[in-house]
Order: sequence, then C-alpha cells, then structure tokens
Amino acid sequence: MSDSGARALSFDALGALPPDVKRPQYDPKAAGVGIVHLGLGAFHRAHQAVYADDVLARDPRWGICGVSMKTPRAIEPLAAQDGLYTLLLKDPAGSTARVIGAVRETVFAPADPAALVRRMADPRVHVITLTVTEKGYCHDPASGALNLEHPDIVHDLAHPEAPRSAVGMLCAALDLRRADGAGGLNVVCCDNLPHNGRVLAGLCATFAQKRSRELADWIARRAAFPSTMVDRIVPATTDADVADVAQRLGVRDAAPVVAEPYVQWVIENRFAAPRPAWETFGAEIARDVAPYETMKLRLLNGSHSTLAYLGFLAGHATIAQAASDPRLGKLVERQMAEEIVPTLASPPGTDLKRYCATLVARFRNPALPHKTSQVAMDGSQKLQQRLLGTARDRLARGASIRHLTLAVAGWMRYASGFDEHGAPIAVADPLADRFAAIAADAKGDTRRLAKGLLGINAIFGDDLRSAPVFVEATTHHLESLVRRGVAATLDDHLAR
Ligand code: CS2
Repeated sequence: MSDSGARALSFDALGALPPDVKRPQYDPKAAGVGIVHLGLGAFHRAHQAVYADDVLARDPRWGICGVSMKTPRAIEPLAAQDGLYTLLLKDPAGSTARVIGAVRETVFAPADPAALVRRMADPRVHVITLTVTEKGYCHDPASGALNLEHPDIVHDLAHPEAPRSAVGMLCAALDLRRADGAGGLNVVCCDNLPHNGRVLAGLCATFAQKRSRELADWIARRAAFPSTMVDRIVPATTDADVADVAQRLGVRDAAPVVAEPYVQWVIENRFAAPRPAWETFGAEIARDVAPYETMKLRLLNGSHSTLAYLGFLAGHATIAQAASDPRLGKLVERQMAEEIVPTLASPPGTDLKRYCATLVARFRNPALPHKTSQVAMDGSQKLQQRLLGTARDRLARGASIRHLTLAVAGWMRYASGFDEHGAPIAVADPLADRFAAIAADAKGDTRRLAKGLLGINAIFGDDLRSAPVFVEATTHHLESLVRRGVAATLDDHLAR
C-alpha cells in the first residue's frame, strides 16, 4: 500500500487500527497537561513519553506539552495527527507497534516564547523534562559551568521575558511561578550529561543569580533537579520506517519513532512538587543515581562514540556494522572490561559483566540502522562524560589508558575533517569551525594537529593536555590512524 493515499493517524482512526497495534488505554482527549517537555525529538517520544502514556491509563493529569526548541518540523506532523504517533520497537525477532497518545499539546518555542513561559508556569504543570542534547545547556563541558558568552545566554540575560535557551526558559518560568504563587517544580534533565540534575541546577543558579537574589533563593527552595539515567537506543526515523509503519497501521503516520525494545530510566528521589508514579511502570526511583549514570555514560555511550568515530573512519555507516566488525567489536569489549569497568561501582542489583554483554548485543541489533555519523555528532560536548572522565580516573591510579586514548584519537581523526581516503567529513559540532582552523593550521603535521585539538580547554580542560601519558598516547594513536588507517592500527593494537 502506498502511504500517500492512506488516511492519516488521528483520534478518529484509533478504533480502526489492526488488533495487534497497541493504542492508548485512556481517552487522550480527556488528558490534562502536567508535564512540559523541552526538546520534542525522537528520544523523548520513544522514552519519557512512553512512561507518560502508561501513567495516563491510571492518572489523567500527566499528559505532555511537547516543545520544539529549534524547528517547527518536529511538531507540525504531530500537530496534524492529534499528537498521536507510532512507536515501533525492533529487534532481530521482529517488531511491535504501539500508538502513543501522551503528547497532548505541541509548541514551537521561538514562535511565542512568552506564551511558552506562561505554559510552564501553569499551576497544573508540576514537571518539566528536558532532552535538548548536550549542547542545549550552553555550558562548558569540561567544567560544567554556564557559558556566559554563549549568544543565547547573553540574549536571555538581556531579554529574560523572551528566552531562547533552555536555562533561560526554566528561569523565566520559575520566576513567573514565584510571582504567581504557582507552586514548586520538578525539573527532570534527561540528557546524557554526568550528574545531569546537579549540573542543570548549577546552570540555573548561575543564571538566576545574574537576575536577582530573590529568584535564586526561590529556585533553591522550590525547584528540585533530580539526576537521571536514561537509556534507549533511538536512531533517527527514516522514510523506510514511515513506509513500514503505514503498512502496519493501515493509516499514514508522518512522525513515527523506531527504537530497540530495551529501556531504562533511573530517577533520583528528589522532588519539590507532585509527580507521575513512573515507578509503577518500570522506572526506578533511587537515592543515588550516580552509579547508574556513570555506568551507562561510560560503558554504553563511551563504546558508542568509540564505534562511531573509528567505525565511520573504517567505512561503516551504522553502529551495528561497526560493532560486528571483529576488530572494532574486540576493541570495545576490551575497552569496557580492561579500562572502564575497573573505574565503576556496581549499581544495586547490576552485574557489570552481564551489562557489558547485553550492550554488545544491543549495538549489534541489525534491525536498527543507527548511523555512525549520528552518534559522532557533537563530540566536543560528549567526550568528557563518555571517555575523558574515565581516562582521568585511570590516570589518577596510574592505570593503562591505551584503548581510551585510541578512541579519543579516532575522534581527533574524525574532527580533522577528512577520512582515510582524503574525502571531506561533514563534521557536525558547535566547535566545527575551530577544528577546521586547527586542521588547516597543522598543514598535515599530525603532532601539530594533536597539540591543537588537545589545546581546546572546553573539551580537555587544563589537566589532560599537560598529562604526558595522555598526550603521548593520543598523539601516537593519531599518527598511526593517519599513516596506516584504522584496520592496521587495530591489528597492531589488539595484538598486545
Ligand atoms: C548515542 C545516544 O547519539 C548518541 O550519541 O550515544 O543517543 C545513545 O543511543 C543513547 O544514549 C542510548 O540510551
């Protein structure tokens, strides 16, 4: 069936869906909005919105107002189909389809920022969740501090009533809640930052102090910023997914999301307002999220980035291909077992060995074409929590960092903007111009390239570029990658 002629997904179409397609177990028209979500991308729709969809079957207060921060494209198709969309979970055994009804409103933030602030300050809204990606926090990844020179932060401090940044939006909404007596707020960061709640609380505190002491004090008393660990692999949706979903549903869905069946959400028990009973539907509420978070960021995301950079350079378009390459597969397994696991504390009830084995199987899921170029994006914002923190811990103990530094060298090779055949790489990163200038200045001198990249403080801080073991190992690996390519480098590397 062609999807173009079919009827579109809507409230009216729900009753006619095939019986094997799960649909909302509540009346979406009657659901209230208790959550505003900033960053309405595929990850949110395949993760937190699914928990909200489960919760809504018991408690109608927790529908979501989904906010697109940068592009109307994220919301237009959803708005046209009553906020409904399909979640397709895929693994080698097959797939299951479920229509999610939790997104009850959609907002394009730049269209009317003041209206968004009012929405966030509604007394019936008790939770703000965020997936604005690492760079959306306008902070310095190495130190975790707010970047006061970031253009959006400069703008928001000058025009607090019409914010552009997530931090500016949160502070404006909290200020209005304070003025209106609208009650406290749970601000739940769901991005892959280390200690994400604590970092976001610090960013808001810095911003609020610049505005007024009263606001900063009120936020400290009435807003809670629980840290969270979020996990589900959600590649960007493709046209083939759209066609696949149309086949399954018999109606056209212009905004499906495709993901793996695996899901995990651990939320710190720190709240300042009512919240959904997420734990009834599989989320874990924990006193301390740090062990979960560190485990996931270092093992899953650290391996993901390793596979993305080295895999891309070796010609693999997807993470599944990269993880199935025997050399790269071995590298990530050894990196996890030899260098990452020894830095971790096991979270309660978690067997780290089993966790690593599960990760390898998840990476190899052939049903999910997760692009290496997608995971490779924004490396400047990701390296710290994925690879560099681990390297720092290892260095402090005098332990080997040979695998971790190979992964960092893979990033350097990638960030330099040319692949092994001299073809340009479209490097998507807020610091891409800086990388290009450093690469041009190096004029093919690899040591100079390494030195230039290691000199970026926002990524490597002051310490790593002056740690001889780290500098020598990354430079050595980079020279090998440039001179001999990924395959020969890995052959030698793995022989030892
Ligand atoms: C990935 C993550 O794009 C990336 O950088 O590493 O989005 C990853 O798929 C998720 O964190 C999995 O939970």
